[in-house]
Amino acid sequence: MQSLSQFLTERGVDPQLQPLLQALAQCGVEISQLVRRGALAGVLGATETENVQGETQKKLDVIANDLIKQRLAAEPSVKAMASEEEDHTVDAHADGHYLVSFDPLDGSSNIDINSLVGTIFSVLPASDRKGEAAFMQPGINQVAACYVLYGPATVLALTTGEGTSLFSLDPDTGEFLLVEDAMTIPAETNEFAINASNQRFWQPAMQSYIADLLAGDTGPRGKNFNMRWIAAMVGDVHRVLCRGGIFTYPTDTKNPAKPYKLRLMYEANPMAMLVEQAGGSASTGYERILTLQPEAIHQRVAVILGSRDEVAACLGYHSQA
Ligand code: FDP
Repeated sequence: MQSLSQFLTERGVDPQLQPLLQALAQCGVEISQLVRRGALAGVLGATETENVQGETQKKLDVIANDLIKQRLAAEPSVKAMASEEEDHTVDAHADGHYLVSFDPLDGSSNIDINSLVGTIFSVLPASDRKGEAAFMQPGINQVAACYVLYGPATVLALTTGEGTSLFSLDPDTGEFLLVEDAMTIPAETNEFAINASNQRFWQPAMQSYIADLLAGDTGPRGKNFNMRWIAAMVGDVHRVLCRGGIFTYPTDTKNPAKPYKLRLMYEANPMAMLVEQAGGSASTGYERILTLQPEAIHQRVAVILGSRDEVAACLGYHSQA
């Protein structure tokens, strides 16, 4: 089986990018060891601090964030970092070629119930701009996107803009080995993922779309749909990459000050790139996610992604509205 390092070399990935991608994978290996030891490693439970977004930080959020920051600070190609758990961008090497945004532990509310969590990375080219301004590039500029999912097996999904590939961690050697190249999301699906408890807060377009899915073969869609919700974007997107589906965290009015849930820079953009590179689509309902011009590192957006035809069907409800 091909190791990640062999894969990067054989694919001719930019030699400057290769050590950075290896460093991201290594972060995944180390976080996976902590996740696997759980309570035995003393990493479960909450801290007494909140992040910049007002969310209580879990111990593992903080540990994973510190681990990634430390490892990337040692990587000469990294110019600066942006993390869900950091108020501001963090500078690394002034002559570095890349900017890395990350969600150290996506799905934090799953940590204490021994359910799926993961780490998401987005890599942008560095520019002459400084601080937060340097990161204000649309997702189409990403040179790589990847996530590591800490499930029964630890897997890493990676794109450098030439398809999406899946690697599985060999726990005996600590190496990621290629298990699926050129992942392909089926264009059609009968599976959807949404937090249905927010139903009364959705816009009319999303209300009608989901109502028609629920009506199954008695409704206008003429077929039955199944629902899955892992409550960690990384787990839901992984399912979509493996067998298709539509995943959405739409606009809602639950908290008028916060109409969107997911973060553009380190959740929506990298996942949109991975999904598009596997033949799927990713939209806000009105615009392609990857062409959005960011305005802040912790900016939030609506997300509708997955199987191409199903995303198109959902967008049809939005354009009619
Ligand atoms: P979490 O806050 O647990 O880290 O990133 C946000 C996220 O997880 C997503 O992974 C997940 O899809 C969503 O929030 C779940 O939030 P709700 O339970 O509020 O729907």
